[in-house]
Amino acid sequence: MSVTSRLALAGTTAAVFALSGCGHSMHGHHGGMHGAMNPNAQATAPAKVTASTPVLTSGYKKVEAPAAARLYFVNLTDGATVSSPVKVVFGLSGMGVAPAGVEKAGTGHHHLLVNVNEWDANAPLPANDNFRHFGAGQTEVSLDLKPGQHTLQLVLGDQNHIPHHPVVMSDRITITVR
Ligand SMILES: [Cu+2]
Repeated sequence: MSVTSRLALAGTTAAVFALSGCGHSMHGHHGGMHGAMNPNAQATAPAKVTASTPVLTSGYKKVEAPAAARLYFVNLTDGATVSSPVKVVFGLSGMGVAPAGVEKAGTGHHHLLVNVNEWDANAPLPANDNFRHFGAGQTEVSLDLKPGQHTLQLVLGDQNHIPHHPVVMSDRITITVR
């Protein structure tokens, strides 16, 4: 056996010991807390969002949303622990889903904000890894996320990816990917 592989083996053994040791102490301190939610977790702070104006500085009149419209996560709650890929199902009531580019009253398309702390409700939503558009009218996604904590928030956008007035958005939630 080479020195390298012996070292690698020793490293593996140490890691296993560390894990099992950790597991035992976890049982001692947190017995019975193996559910999806940690009851001691703090609710996720809302993202910082600019107050919606009915008309943008460019003169663009925002699409109006009914006051009763509601956007929510169907299958995830704040504090949930999940495995990647993470299935995220978008829930919308009081409005309908239409693809981007389609102008139809009372509709919009979904945007999923991943790890976004601050965004502008009076501009088109950016398109990148943190601001994901579902312009084909999709109502769910399977997300590849690294282990650790991530925040998620849904925002409805009009045919031009601009949030409605008033803004139709979900609560921001934190999930832990194991
Ligand atoms: Cu969009």
